Amino acid sequence: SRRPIHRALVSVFHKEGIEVLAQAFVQAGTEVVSTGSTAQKLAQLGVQVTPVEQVTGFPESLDGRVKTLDPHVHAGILADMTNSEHAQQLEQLGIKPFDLVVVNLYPFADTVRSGADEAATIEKIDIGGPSMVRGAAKNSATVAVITDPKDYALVAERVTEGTGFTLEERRYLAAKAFAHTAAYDATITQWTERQWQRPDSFTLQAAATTDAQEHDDQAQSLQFAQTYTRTWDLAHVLRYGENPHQQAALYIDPLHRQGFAHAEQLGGKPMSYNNYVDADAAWRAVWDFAPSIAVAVVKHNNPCGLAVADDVATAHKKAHACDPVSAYGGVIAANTTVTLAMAESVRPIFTEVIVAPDYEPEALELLQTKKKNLRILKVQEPPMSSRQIRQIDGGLLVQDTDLINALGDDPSSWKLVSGQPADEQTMKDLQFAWRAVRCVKSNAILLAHDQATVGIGMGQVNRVDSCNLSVERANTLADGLERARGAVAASDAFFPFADGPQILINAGVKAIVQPGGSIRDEEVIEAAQAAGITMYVTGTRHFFH
Ligand code: 93A
Repeated sequence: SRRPIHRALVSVFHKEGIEVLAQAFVQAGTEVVSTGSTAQKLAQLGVQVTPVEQVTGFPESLDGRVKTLDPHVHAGILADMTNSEHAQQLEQLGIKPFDLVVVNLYPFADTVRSGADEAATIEKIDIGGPSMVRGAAKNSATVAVITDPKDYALVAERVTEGTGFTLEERRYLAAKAFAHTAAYDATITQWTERQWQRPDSFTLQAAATTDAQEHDDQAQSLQFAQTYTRTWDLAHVLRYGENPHQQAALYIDPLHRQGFAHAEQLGGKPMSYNNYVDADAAWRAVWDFAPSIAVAVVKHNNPCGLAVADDVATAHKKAHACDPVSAYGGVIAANTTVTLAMAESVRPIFTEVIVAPDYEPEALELLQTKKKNLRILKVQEPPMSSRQIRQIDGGLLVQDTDLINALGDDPSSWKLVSGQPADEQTMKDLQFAWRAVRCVKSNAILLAHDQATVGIGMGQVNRVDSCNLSVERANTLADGLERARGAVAASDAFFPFADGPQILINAGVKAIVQPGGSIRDEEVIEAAQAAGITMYVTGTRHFFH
């Protein structure tokens, strides 16, 4: 099944590594057909090249858009030489078959990343290259296709030896080539979807829609196509995954090198899988409070402290004070420049990662020199993913990212269902608690005082346990201070029974904000009224699983 390589077609954008191929072609006396600058380069390296124009009888034209798109080329690629009729036809047409196709596509993603304008970007959509690659891959029965410069050395060996590739090898190369062109096209799709919006003429008119159409329209607006065809570049292999026996890697957006995954690391050990998960959660949490200055301390994807203050050092102190026990080995995020004062208060605390938009030079120096293991991340832009993807067995779940932008997130829409309207300070704390509870894993009960969390109950399978946990944390982690008393509480979803709020009431919580909507709302509200505490319902919930 081996097919010696007598005739090759070479068209590569990046010429790196081509020397080894050229040398092999010279040595084996391979006939080489090539395009413009590839032909020039090969000729310089001593290869006897036939310019592709000589094969097509047609000049390279339209700014290079038409070089190899010609039946003289494609018949030579697509003729299955194990099929005698193909061989015969080719001979009648006076066309010689290719045994090898080597292509390196126009660098589309690099061009987008370089900030090139639309016209220049479009020019870097390779058409002839993928056509040759796909043709050769389809015809793996007789042609070997190379798209990865890492494979040049192996090709060179097979050319010089005069053996060529086996069918099995050609099929492997074909599969690799199809994956390559698929990813290439997906990257183009990703760009067009950001660049060109769906025109109104393609939007279904609401009045005329059937249920099915509406559903279809919704699916389109979620841009499932983008989700499914999205390509990612391997950034680096991680030491391991969630546990040491799990392999793991970080993949990044090929077109836009922005966002948390592209964080600049200014110090410390390499980021681990868990570091990425936790720091991303912390990063998202603090931006829920912008433009206020906020700091979050996160462990295992849950906050163990969150606070807002007029300066970042105070915000950190308040966040840390919520649960100093759990903060050990945590991740810290700030949504503003880390000051020397904050760096000094972080210094004595064992911390895995710190992430912020920037660092004062003295703050950075202190962290770099005094905390050698601390991973210091700089991310300049706020989180921007508007969509979340989660894998399930055999499929993917896609949803909009939960932001504090729902109708019921605006306190002016909250409904007072018990007690006196909150005074200004209490209202500020209720708003803070409502924002903060968004990033706590369900079931979430969050106690806050003075723009800081003081007790967080998270990740329980019933709301009563979360209530108990929040109170226990508030009252045991602060040297005998009963921090639940006089605090406000937020619940990420409605209370199904009055038992949960009763725990909060008994602990002395003065006001509660919750979505409402339980069939036992009345009982819940009655409990609040009986205790004379303030309760608001938002009509919006913030589950986070
Ligand atoms: O503009 S194209 O889509 N039209 C073509 O017919 C064509 N043929 C090869 N681009 C085309 N190519 C690409 O040109 C190859 O994929 C390769 O990236 C590049 C090599 O051109 P040169 O040898 O002139 O540098």
